[in-house]
Amino acid sequence: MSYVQRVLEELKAKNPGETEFHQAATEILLTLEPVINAHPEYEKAALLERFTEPERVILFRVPWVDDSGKVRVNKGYRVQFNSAIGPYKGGLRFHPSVNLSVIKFLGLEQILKNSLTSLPIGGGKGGSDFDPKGKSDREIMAFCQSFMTELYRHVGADTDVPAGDIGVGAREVGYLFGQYKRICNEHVGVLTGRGLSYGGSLIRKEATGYGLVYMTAEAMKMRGDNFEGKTVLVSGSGNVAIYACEKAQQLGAKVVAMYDSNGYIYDPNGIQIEVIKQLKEVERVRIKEYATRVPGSTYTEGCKGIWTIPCDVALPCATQNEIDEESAKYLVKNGVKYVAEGANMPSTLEAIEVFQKSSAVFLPAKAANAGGVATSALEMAQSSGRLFWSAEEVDAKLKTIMINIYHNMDNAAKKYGYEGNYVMGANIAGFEKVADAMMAHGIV
Ligand code: NDP
Ligand code: 2IT
Repeated sequence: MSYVQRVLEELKAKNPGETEFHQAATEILLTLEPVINAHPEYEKAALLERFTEPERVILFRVPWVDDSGKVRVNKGYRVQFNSAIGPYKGGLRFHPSVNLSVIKFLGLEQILKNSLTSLPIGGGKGGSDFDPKGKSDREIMAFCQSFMTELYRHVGADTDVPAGDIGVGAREVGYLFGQYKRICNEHVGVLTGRGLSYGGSLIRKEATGYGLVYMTAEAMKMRGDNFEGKTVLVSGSGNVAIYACEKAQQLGAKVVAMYDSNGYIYDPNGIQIEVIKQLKEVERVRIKEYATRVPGSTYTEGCKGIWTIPCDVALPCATQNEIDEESAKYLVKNGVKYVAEGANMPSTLEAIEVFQKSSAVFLPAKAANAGGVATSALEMAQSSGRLFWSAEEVDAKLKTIMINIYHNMDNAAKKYGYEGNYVMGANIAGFEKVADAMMAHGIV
């Protein structure tokens, strides 16, 4: 058994039942064989054993009072996975499906993603099984204040810098920041995705979706292709999905479908993104409302059917494992040319195999959605420097970062003889820098 396979087997045995963590670790570790074989010193230093074991896992109780006066208790998590190349950095997810396995898979992905940005940020992730859906603003505030009342002692502008993820957007970051500032008496860059009036960065809100499209556009450009006239599917209708849709349409594509966790809308005339913003960012209602407001569009209950709609480009931007083998086969059968992952781990291992055996270009999450955390690092830089960059400046830096990530992963794949395999390219390019830093630090 190879070193990589042994570490993977031990990881599964030592972390029983953590299926999402096993899935992410399998995808990553198996692609690292060529690098590991080229560096026998890594095994002596137990580098992979250390790389896959979080530096610190924080689990805590989050008590809060709902609007009826009832005391509620949720679980809080922060996994400080790897700080070899910078302070822990990564989002907070509030969703009922959150558990330790989900946070660890996200944290492991985040280490390599953050390395790919070329900026000095380590990997971390956190969140809660709290469900923000249907909660009043006061309940959201009460929860966020309680969450930060424990988290504050573990984070800091040079230690660990959380941000948003599913269920955590500008409103939640505002409440979390307010409570941190109140407890610590410090107005510092301890969170990113902050509002513009208190240290946030222009373009951070748009960054993940825009970055996803910038990288896809670069992959197209290298093939003499572009977004003009392309039919696009975008899953989800949250932060990442909205700005992926907006940028794809700005580049001349037609996005014909989007969903939320209840069902999908199909609009053959092209999604009116301003309507989606109104429904999701302002009114916080279900996507089915779109069909009642936009003539010619339809709503279908259930999500999976979206992948049976013929398209040139698929941009999964909702959640993990939203594309299974069957859905991947539909996409390929219908002639999809590009699949770029806006969400984290949206494709199952079987689905990835289907895409990689097809002629479609597959851009994996940790590269394709890195624009969000990269712009978070730009927000950190502005906070530290007490600066405020224009939207044009931030957008230009974001675009350059995404283009560079594309070529770095393309080159890494070529270097080891796997041209066009961007899963290998992204994992290897991200890992090389982290491994180098960990070796330099000795056994820690
Ligand atoms: P949001 O909470 O803004 O939006 C999430 C969207 O996905 C909603 O439309 C939601 O529907 C849908 N969704 C969530 N869970 C499910 C599910 N089980 N089945 C179907 N649909 C679901 O989150 P973001 O847009 O921020 O995040 C989306 C993805 O992108 C996540 O995987 C996240 O980790 C990843 N990501 C986010 C970044 C960021 O900067 N925000 C950066 C990089 C990656 P509903 O409202 O009905 O729940
Ligand atoms: O998955 C991700 O990269 C994010 N949710 C963004 C993290 C961040 O720190 O901006």
